[in-house]
Amino acid sequence: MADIKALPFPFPLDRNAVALIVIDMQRDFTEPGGFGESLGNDVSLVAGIVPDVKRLIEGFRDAGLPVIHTMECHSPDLSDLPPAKQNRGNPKLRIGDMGPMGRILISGEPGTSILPDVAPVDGELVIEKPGKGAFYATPLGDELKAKGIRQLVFAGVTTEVCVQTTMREANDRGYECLIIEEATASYFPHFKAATLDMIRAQGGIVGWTAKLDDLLEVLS
Ligand code: TIU
Repeated sequence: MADIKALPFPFPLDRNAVALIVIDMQRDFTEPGGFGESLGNDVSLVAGIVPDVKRLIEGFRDAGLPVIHTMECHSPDLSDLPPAKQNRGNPKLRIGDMGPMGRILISGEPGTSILPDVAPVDGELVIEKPGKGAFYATPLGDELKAKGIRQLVFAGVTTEVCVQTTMREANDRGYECLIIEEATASYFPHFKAATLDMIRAQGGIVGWTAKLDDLLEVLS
């Protein structure tokens, strides 16, 4: 065990039971023409975290610790896309529509892929998920149990949607959860700030928050 400087109090890192989970660092959320922009968002804000996510991933790889990646996406026949999700709002392009990077949020399409700088390497688990949370309708829970993981370090986009949803799912399943501030982003900076605040409020009701360098110092 080694303590990482964190809020609301130090995070007791267990190298034998920790994994990094990188949420949805996909072109669809970070590049013009994808799902994020179709919802009316300025995607440049979230694309800016790529160098810090890369440093975090490399810190885990260098320490020989597991890295897990998730992708929000649906099957080409849309059988895992409920109408309540497909029809939400008034986006320019809906999930499954053809866009400049292929069909929006569909498995295997160019826009659905993870950005090259933070892409999985051989042997890393990749979870395709139809929901915002990574536990719903995926094998993630069974995979974590099989690997003996009980602590998750979080990065990715967007802080208040897929990252927070997955962190809450994990917290309820008994995982100790730590989110790295510089390695997550929202299209709305005040939503990111509020999410970090609510995670660490009430004695860490959802988990812990930490700075990237404070984690990397303990990992190295
Ligand atoms: N729209 C938004 O902020 N996020 C998503 O739809 N998905 C993820 O957060 N990955």
